[in-house]
Amino acid sequence: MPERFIKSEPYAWPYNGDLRPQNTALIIIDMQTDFCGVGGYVDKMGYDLSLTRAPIEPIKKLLAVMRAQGFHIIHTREGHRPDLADLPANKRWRSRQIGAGIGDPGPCGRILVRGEPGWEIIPDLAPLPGEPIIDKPGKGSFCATDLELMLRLRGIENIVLTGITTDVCVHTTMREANDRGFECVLVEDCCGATDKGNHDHALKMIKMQGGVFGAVATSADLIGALS
Ligand code: C5J
Repeated sequence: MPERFIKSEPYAWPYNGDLRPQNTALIIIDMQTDFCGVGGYVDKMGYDLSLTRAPIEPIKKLLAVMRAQGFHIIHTREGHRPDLADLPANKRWRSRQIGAGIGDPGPCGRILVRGEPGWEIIPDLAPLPGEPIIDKPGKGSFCATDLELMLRLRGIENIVLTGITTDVCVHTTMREANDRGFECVLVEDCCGATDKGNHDHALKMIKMQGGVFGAVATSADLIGALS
C-alpha cells in the first residue's frame, strides 16, 4: 500500500502513513439529544446549544465519505442503567448542583439514563445496522466498556475522533486511546464544547510536545485526503 497522510497539526497523520479502511475507525462520541438537543442535559444546564450542534453537519459529511469507503464506524453513548447502579454518587450530586440531576426527570425523560429519549443518538447521525454502539457510564469510552477489545479484534490501529464534547468525552477518549497505543486524530470542526474557549484550548493541548495525544485535522483536509 502506498503511504497516505492527512494534513494535520502538529504532524501529518498518521505518523507512519498507514491509513486504510481496514485499520482505521471513525468514532463518533455522544451525539445524543442530551448533549445537543432541546430539553436535554446540556440545554438544562443552560449552555448554548449552537456550540454542541455545530459539528452535526460536518460529521454527517465525513461519515458519508468514510462509510462509503468501508472504514470502521463506531458510535458511543454516555448514560446510566435505569436503576443508576453505575452512577457514582458524586457525579449525581455535582449534576444536581447545576440543575440537571443525572437520573432525574426532564423534558426528554430521565437525564442521561439508558433507554430514555434524551439518551438516544440524534436521528441525523443514527447508527446503521452493524455499526457498533458503545454504551459508557463515564466520560472516557474505554472505561467499563468493551471498546478496546472490539478495536483489537478488528485490527484497528488508527482512530479518527469526532463528537461532543471536545474537552470532556472526546478528550478523555483520545487520552485513553493514546495511552493504549492507538494513533489518534481529532477532527476539529466535527467536535464541539459547551464553551468555545475550552474547545480551542483542548485542541492546543493535543498539539503540545510534538502531538502529545496525537494530531488535529479539519474535515476538509481529511475528506480531501480520502478522495
Ligand atoms: C459531558 C460529554 N460533557 N459527552 N459529556 O458531560 O462530553
